[in-house]
Amino acid sequence: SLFNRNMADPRAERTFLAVKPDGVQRGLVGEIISRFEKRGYKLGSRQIRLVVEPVKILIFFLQPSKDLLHNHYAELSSKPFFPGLIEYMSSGPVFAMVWEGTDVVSVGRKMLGATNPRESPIGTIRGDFAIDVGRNICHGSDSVGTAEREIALWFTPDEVVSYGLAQKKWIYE
Ligand code: IDP
Repeated sequence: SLFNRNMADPRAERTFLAVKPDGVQRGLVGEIISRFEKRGYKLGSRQIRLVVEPVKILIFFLQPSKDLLHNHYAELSSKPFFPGLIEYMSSGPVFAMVWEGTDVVSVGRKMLGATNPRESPIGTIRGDFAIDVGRNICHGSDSVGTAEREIALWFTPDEVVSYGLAQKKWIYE
């Protein structure tokens, strides 16, 4: 395993989340990270592909290649919207993340909301910040198996960090 799981909790999971190019352009990276932080989930990824001088902030940006996106969305390759989806997702940098915690795959999907933002409840990320299905600002893995596949696709093992969350005992019983 790339990650030290909490073996005491069988529901401890990892998920792959990404702020899509429209979410990045619209300044929603902080908002989306903040919601997962405040919920109590743990950010488990770093990427040092770009270092902004002079402050040397380590950021998680990458401009995904079309190959990466074809692989990531392989299951949708026969859909009529697939070419547009690849154009959209490769139109700018994506903010890619790994988040860890109990049931984070299913809870994370609920926090993102429905694929179509107009059908997504108020209070969800898409329900609060997006309108069109082809501009729905964020991605989250749809199952534990998909999450592991996507993490391995978007990150190398050394880009996924392992550390203990100091506030863990205040979040989990
Ligand atoms: P998900 O992102 O909520 O898991 P998927 O069905 O896996 O939804 O679709 C992947 C992405 O493809 C969606 O997030 C959305 O950006 C895009 N997409 C899905 N359905 C449509 C559509 O009907 N028109 C345009 N884009 C779509």
